[in-house]
Amino acid sequence: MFSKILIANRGEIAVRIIRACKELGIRTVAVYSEADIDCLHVRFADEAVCIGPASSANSYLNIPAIISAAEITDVEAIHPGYGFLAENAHFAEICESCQIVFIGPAPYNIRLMGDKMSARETMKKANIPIIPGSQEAIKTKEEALKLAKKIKYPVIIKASAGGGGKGMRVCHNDVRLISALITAQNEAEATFGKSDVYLEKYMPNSRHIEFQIVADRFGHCVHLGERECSLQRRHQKLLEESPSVALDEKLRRKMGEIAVKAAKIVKYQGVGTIEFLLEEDENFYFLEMNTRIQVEHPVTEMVTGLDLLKLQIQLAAGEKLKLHQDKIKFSGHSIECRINAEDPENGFIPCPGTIKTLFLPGGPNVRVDTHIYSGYKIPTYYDSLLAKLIVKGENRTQAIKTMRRALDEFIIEPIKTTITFHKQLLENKDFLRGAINTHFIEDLLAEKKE
Ligand code: MV4
Repeated sequence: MFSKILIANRGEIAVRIIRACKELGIRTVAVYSEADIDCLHVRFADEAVCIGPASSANSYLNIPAIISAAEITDVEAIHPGYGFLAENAHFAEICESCQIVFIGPAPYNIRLMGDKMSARETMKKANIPIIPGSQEAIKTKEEALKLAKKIKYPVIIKASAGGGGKGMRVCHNDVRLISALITAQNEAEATFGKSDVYLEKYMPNSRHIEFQIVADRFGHCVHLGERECSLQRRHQKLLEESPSVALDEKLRRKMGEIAVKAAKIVKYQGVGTIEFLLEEDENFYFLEMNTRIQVEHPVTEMVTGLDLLKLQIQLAAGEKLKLHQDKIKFSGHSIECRINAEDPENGFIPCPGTIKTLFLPGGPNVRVDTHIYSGYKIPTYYDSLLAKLIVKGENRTQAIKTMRRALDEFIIEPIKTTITFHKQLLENKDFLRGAINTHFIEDLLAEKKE
């Protein structure tokens, strides 16, 4: 096992990683920007190194500064968390060349899955169902029109370098497709430095279901069930749960087996996520693979009783995976609400400021993953996630009751947060029935405007 690791991240995930390290007996090094000197990850780590000014580009994305910090403090590994450098194959390669373990999969896996077209091609070759669409980049409007005719409208244009919904465009007819193709290509070039886009049939009434997989370097791989992630606004998840009401034992086994097959095909190592679109008729398709620990990992921890961060670090250190698929027991139902410093009444605009009064909910079956405290000044430079409120119940109904009570206890004053939105969502009839899909939030917010 490692004796010391550096955490190349901030916020709640940096705190979460430090917690796992402490329990594993690993010493920790925090890195921080000039805006983050008063952050809890800096206080909780054994050592801390300032890596630059407030802006992410100059600090948490500053590869030379992070590598220097790792060399000065003599760490054996770097944990990238999520976001920032977590899915940067170039960074993983630099770590490797400096003989520092990157806690994540091989650079080759990050690159293969980061390119959404090559991910599609890989899965197709392995007979894993993919959404009907293009096998190669769409270059001209003629190519786009021909394919749209074949797969029929609506279609969706996606950037190959995108993922997570970035650079996606839904089109319902030829005219829209032609204009969207040009803008999508330009946008992809500007955002990712790569203009490649591809086309898929758009599936409007589907659910976004993702499977957690765990694999060691000896070819052993298991899945830890699914997370229902359909509730997103502008491709930012708001609430996640496990299990999904849409899966029965049989479908869970089938999708889980395919998720494991997908991971094995690319010789994946560590923790990862296979995203699927699940249609109402139980047909499902591979969407993307995420090669990082995800924000919503706690709901899987709550229903499996496992510590995914400890597992991830142990696997990166070369340990054998001791889990067996048949022995993994799922119990109860878990829900996570993302608490952001955003105003739901005002288009979810970020609301930074200083927290004057803070009370975190507690009691049975309640978990809060956060980095905030009374007096914490929310910086404007980073994403607005303040806390993840996670609950567990014997079943979905119980979990919802516990979540309502925990949301009522949560005090973050005077900051506007998504707590108010979640309270309303947890009273929504369709949500309570489990009747959700990827359009749920969009439709809900459109209704409110009327
Ligand atoms: C789709 C889709 C429907 N059809 N692709 C969004 C995140 C990224 N990982 C993939 N995403 C989607 N891809 C096809 N062919 C629906 C989504 C999607 C979504 C779309 C609009 C509004 C909310 C959404 C939430 C989850 C997934």
